Amino acid sequence: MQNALRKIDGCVLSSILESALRIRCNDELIRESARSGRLNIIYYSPRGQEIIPSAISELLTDDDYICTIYRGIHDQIAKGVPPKLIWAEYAGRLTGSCKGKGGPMHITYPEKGVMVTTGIVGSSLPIANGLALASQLRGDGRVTVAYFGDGASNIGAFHESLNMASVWKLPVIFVCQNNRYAEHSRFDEFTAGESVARRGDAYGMHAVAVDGNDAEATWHTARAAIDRARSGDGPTLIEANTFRFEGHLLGDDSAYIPRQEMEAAKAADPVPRLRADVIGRGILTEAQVVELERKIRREAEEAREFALTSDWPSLDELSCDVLANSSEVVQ
Ligand SMILES: Cc1ncc(C[n+]2csc(CCOP(=O)(O)OP(=O)(O)O)c2C)c(N)n1
Repeated sequence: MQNALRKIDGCVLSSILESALRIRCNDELIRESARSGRLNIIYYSPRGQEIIPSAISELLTDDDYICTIYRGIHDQIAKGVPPKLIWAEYAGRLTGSCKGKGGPMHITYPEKGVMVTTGIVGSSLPIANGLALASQLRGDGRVTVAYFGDGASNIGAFHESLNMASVWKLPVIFVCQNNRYAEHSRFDEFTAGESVARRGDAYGMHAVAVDGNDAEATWHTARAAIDRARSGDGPTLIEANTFRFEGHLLGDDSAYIPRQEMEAAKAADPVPRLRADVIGRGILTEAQVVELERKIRREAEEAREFALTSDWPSLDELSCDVLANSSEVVQ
């Protein structure tokens, strides 16, 4: 892509940075809180993957939908879920986004289009197809983004979903966050072929691989996909290449990742890279970014305090909001 075409507005870039800093800060405070015993949870850190949803969400409205997975706090924060509702949900409190009934693996917040967070690998794709089909039938112009990992690209639901979305030209964007490992397994040891993106060819779908740690490239790629979906031209598969800096889940020491590979990935940490870029281009000053980081840290600490001092749900809550009343279901 030529340089002139690669330019994006400074406000957009600083907004992507703010989102990435917010994700990184909350993630670090969650890990710290879990290690110190203040928060007792299973947690899947997205550290290293911050740029992907931060860039994509810049192009989505609150009405657009996302479906994501257990490693999804970055997707949820980028889409606008207030961190205090996520913290409270993690802590199992009544003030959480699902009144404490979902827990860390099930953050849902329709107000910002976060429709499902699922622990079943690959299941974000067919659910996204359902939402996209509803948008197509209603003609409401919404797009749906399905986030999933590289491991999910070998699940049957991935192939069925790509096929159906392509045949029906659904307004859906499949975003594989390829962080190179599925639990303890290396991508090239469990995946035939070198790329997830090329699998889109088999389904006659627009498909592209992008450096998911490059904010501008990811934004441009997402913009083309979202424009295509909104104008009725159907789905896109995006393979956003990245790396996760933490273990599969909290407590996993990543011993299966060669040290050099991890060190190289951390040396190319996308968040300080974007931070330096934003300052280097004169979009924000160092002092403004430091102030932003302080504000984000304060917000995250307040979110933790809010969560840990909130009430627990009562037993009555267990059966509340679980099933829709059929007479209230919109036909
Ligand atoms: C259908 C299904 N099979 C297996 C599992 C167990 N499992 C949990 S996480 C995981 C790895 C998934 O890796 P990937 O899709 O690359 O996502 P990442 O964790 O790297 O973000 C597996 C196999 C599961 N939750 N669901």
